[in-house]
Amino acid sequence: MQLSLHGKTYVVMGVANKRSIAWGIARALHAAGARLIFTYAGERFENEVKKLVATLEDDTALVLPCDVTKDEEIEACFAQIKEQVGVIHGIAHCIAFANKEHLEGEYMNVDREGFLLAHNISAYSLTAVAKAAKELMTEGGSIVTLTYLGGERVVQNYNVMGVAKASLEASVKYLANDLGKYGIRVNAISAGPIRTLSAKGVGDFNSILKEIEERAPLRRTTTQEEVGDTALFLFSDLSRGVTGEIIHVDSGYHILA
Ligand code: NDP
Ligand code: N5H
Repeated sequence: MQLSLHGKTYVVMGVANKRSIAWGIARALHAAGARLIFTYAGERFENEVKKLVATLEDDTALVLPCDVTKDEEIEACFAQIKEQVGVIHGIAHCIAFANKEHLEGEYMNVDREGFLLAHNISAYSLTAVAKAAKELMTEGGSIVTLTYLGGERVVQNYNVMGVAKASLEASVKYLANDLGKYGIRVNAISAGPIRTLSAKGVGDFNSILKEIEERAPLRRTTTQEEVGDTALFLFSDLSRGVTGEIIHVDSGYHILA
């Protein structure tokens, strides 16, 4: 069994810049010969994404807008993919958002609006996208999303995002059960802390990374490449028996008390 993805097409959602985990996944898929479609949320990062995609030197790559808070944008995005590509074989969902003021202090301080916003973008979007993508995965498929340990345990400051990741992880299991009969698998990668744009502004990210270097079984922090390679496994037939799973790519940190 090979890891070649020649002849397969994947939608990568959530590249903001070259540090994005989504970009690590895209590079792994590209190296395996896959065709890629990229989606971005707002015009804010449109040029950045287009510039990065140009470095792949693949003129079959598409770049489309898809703000996951808008049903009509999800619909239009997948309609365009259907028209231009037809069949797809997988989705990398690398999307999350919460208001900055709800990512510090006590979880309890979140308000209704902030709670719903975090859940809308970070959890519900997986279900919305899976529904839209199902129609295009006529040859079976694999959906991969990204989560963090703070969805399983209380991690300081992760707060409403932890509650949203718990919902995302439960969604992975319910979607895996719904979509298994169509040959579509749904899994999550629980990544260790990686310095990305989302992680920017997080107070004391350095000390979080230092703790991983000192205590994690592998004594090093997680890289985009490590997450990309596990995603490649989940997108390939090597993982054909795996669905509804949360795989930790975190140097083993999650096993510690
Ligand atoms: P990035 O900041 O690079 O990526 C976050 C992405 O979320 C951006 O591309 C952003 O798109 C997208 N996004 C936000 N709102 C929307 C929306 N309404 N519609 C569509 N896309 C949206 O950070 P990461 O690579 O770190 O994050 C990717 C995933 O990895 C997230 O789910 C995160 O929770 C998870 N993760 C990250 C870890 C880390 O340490 N970095 C650890 C564990 C999990 P745009 O730029 O176009 O606004
Ligand atoms: C325990 C921690 C540290 C504290 C919590 C961090 C949570 C981060 C996740 C969310 C996605 C960050 C976020 O929404 C930031 C926004 O409020 C502001 N940033 C932006 O708008 C930028 C420009 C855009 C690109 O970001 C997004 N998301 O659209 C967790 C860390 C140790 C690990 C970590 C960083 C986890 C994670 O889920 O990302």
